[in-house]
Amino acid sequence: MDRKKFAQIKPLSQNLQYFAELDSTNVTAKEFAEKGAAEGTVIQAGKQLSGKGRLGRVWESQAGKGLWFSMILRPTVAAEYGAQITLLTAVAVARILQLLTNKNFAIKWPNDILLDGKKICGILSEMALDVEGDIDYTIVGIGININMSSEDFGAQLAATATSLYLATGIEYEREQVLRAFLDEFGRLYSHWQLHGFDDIRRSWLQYSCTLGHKVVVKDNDEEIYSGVAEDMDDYGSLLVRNAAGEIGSFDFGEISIRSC
Ligand code: BT5
Repeated sequence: MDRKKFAQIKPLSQNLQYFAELDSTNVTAKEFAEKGAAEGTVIQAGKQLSGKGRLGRVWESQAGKGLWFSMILRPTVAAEYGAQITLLTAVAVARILQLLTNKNFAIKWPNDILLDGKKICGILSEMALDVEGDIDYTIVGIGININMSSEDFGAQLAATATSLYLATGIEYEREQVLRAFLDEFGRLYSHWQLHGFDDIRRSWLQYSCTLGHKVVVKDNDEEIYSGVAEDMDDYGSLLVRNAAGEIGSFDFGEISIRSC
């Protein structure tokens, strides 16, 4: 154990700031981070007017039914490991949802949490580097569907999305889920900074519904590679073997999977 490193890593404090309505908690968290907000600041909104997914997509975030929040993190790891934060966040979400509901959740690389093949949570991580190329801050935005009924989702999302309520028939307190998540995330985040990615990777692999499946890798909606997802490497990149037997490594973009 590196004692100096151990001394530098403090438990993640939880400074929660709640807003009834925001455009996007990621955007507000970014503004806070730029003004120097401390690591552990959490921006939560009751409702988002323009909740963001990746690549400019929309995240439906209606009032009162879901958990929409963003954490400001200032990790001490090198920027090349920064993408691992999304994977460790996915593990923390899957663990606490499993604990609360006793259902089996799956992670689809890199950022979707699924229940019975439907999306219950999405994660949007955005990293800002300083002039030296180190991580200045990372915003991790998380949306978890808590108490939506099928009507709340509307025709399009009803086919692809689910909520804790739909899965269990139980209405959950959003704050209870948030507190459970922040506690679990804090533990994993300290572990990651002290001991690296190994344990998180192992845990991620247990939840993965991606490995062993045929995947199509897309960059900005354009297909760039296809094959079978074989493994995740030590950086968190997905390794995909194509028909010619070559391995491609992907730490960006999006994968689409036929069965998950
Ligand atoms: C994501 O994008 O899954 C990342 C979503 C992150 C949302 C959080 S909420 C708090 C924070 N503040 C923000 O502004 N964002 C973050 P992506 O993989 O691109 O998936 C987007 C797609 O998911 C959409 O195109 C829809 O198909 C679907 N979708 C939208 N809203 C959904 C919902 N509430 N539940 C399930 N699926 C949804």
